[in-house]
Amino acid sequence: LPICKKIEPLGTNIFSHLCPLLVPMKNSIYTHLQTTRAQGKKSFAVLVDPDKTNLSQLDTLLALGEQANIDYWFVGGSLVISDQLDELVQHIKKNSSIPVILFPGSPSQVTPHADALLYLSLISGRNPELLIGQHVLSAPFVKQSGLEILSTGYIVVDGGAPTTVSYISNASPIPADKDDIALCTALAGEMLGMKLIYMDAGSGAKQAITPSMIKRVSSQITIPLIVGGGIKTPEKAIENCRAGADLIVVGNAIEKDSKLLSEMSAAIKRSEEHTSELQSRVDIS
Ligand code: 1GP
Repeated sequence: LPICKKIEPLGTNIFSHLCPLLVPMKNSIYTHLQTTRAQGKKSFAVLVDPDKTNLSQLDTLLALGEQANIDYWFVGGSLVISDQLDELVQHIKKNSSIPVILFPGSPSQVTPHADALLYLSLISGRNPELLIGQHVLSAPFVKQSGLEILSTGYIVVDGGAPTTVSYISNASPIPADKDDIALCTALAGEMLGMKLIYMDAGSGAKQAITPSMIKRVSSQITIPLIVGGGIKTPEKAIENCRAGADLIVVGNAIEKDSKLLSEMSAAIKRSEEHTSELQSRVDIS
């Protein structure tokens, strides 16, 4: 595994290299996500796939992200072939003030240069490697990285076409109309102690997750809900926010048309007006 290179030198006792007291636990991104959820505010993350981005395209994207004041850069993908992840993350950190959260498809996509890591457990699947196996192998490096660790219950939902995540994970997605399965999975994730739930229809999904499923899950969990996969229009982003998503992730649609970045960002902020209107109606009644 590539990860083994990164934790060298291990010596004979790996624990002597972990020095947990020297690695401060960060919590700022999670605190922010919890606070914004409590306030009914919505966040927007743009997914940067290292395989599809070269550094010159990246500069344009970074400028658009700064202008639109997006909340996070997500970096990763189910299958990252190129070896430019470290360089790409360092470039983003140097040229953008927006926090970088790793969204890794495998332990080899962990770099200490980011701000936080979605420590994903694929709880919708039954592949033990993606539930816990790869976490065990990468734990020493993850611990040493100094990244803010965001344990995330990752739920893949059928988006109408086989996606890279469903193929690579060798796990069936939850059928798009089975809201109750998604709900029970999310509840189990929360009760197991996960800090976030990420419902993903997969990158480039034909259909995004339905508002009905988002609403069912969001209304019953108390931790922040991330929703992504196949969101192609600002209207869809608004619909998902109003259904209860706290953080919307968009990758493909912005890769195809970078103008969408500012439109999506504005739409997601606009959706808050509706949410706070509903909130004040609930407060009054
Ligand atoms: C995929 O949720 C992300 O894991 C984003 O999906 O690329 O379809 O926007 P898209």
